[in-house]
Amino acid sequence: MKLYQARFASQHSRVARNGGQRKNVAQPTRLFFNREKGLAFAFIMLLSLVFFVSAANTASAVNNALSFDGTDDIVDIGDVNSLDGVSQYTAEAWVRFSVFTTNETAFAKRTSDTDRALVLQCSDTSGNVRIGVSNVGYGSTSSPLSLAWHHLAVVYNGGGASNSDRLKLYVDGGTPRSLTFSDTVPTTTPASSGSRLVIGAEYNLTTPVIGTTGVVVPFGGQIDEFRIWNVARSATEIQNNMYSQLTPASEPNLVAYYKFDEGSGTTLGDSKGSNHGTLKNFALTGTSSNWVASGVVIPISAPIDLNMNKPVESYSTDIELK
Ligand SMILES: [Ca+2]
Ligand SMILES: [Ca+2]
Ligand SMILES: [Ca+2]
Repeated sequence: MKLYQARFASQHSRVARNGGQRKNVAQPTRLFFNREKGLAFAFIMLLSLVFFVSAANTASAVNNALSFDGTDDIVDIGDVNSLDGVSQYTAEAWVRFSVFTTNETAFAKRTSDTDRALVLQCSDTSGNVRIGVSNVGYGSTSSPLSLAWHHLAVVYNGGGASNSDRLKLYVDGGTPRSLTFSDTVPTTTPASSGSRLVIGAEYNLTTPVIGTTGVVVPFGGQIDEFRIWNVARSATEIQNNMYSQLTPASEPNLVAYYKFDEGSGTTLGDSKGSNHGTLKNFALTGTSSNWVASGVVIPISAPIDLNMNKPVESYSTDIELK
């Protein structure tokens, strides 16, 4: 299912709440226009149909994200062993910072600096970020993010020859960002860690969060579509899947997959395995510190066509102007 940048997020939300069922609309099989009179009408019809097709195909869509308050909101996933003592992983998510605070952490697995398997956090207040393994393998950007949605992918391959081979950060696909490394990236992640994978903070205890205990450098903003893989994904794989929701059963190297589509409650479900997350310290009311309509992506499974006599799935471009 392809996902599109979502300026239709609010539309989708309204449709979803109203049931949003697909409708077959009985209309002439082709639309004819006088060119002088019809262009404006055609444009309006196209916009309407875009909405129609969007609505029809988001009936079953799952399109929420989580808003973190920047104070203490986290998702506590627990000890994901697939990140411990390994030489490869990929961690990716859609992330929208609402503020850049030094050390502010989108996600991490650690209890202390020495057992860190994974981190993605701000390295300054300007939008530069750093990623790292253990306490010596930090790589920092010198090209800042903006306060907008970005797809961020951390790719670790300890078998790489150089730091830049071992640890890569992709921002919105494309080529890896140039990183400045603090030291040598380890060949494996720390082996014996009981550390907890946390979304929305770097975490400094092995026990589950009670209140705000253990929450450090919390994240303010929104996150969606968080995925952990047990391999170093390629640039092409990242690019080809960043706008798509995945079918977990078809992805053997996918370890954990969080769609953030629950929309209520305190559980963030793992669509691949059993590493379900628990929301801690969220207000769960209002437009922040809560589930929100995702501003990232909108699933649309069908191409768009103006032949409205066909079922939505079979639409193809079919506009004729006279
Ligand atoms: Ca989502
Ligand atoms: Ca472990
Ligand atoms: Ca809170």
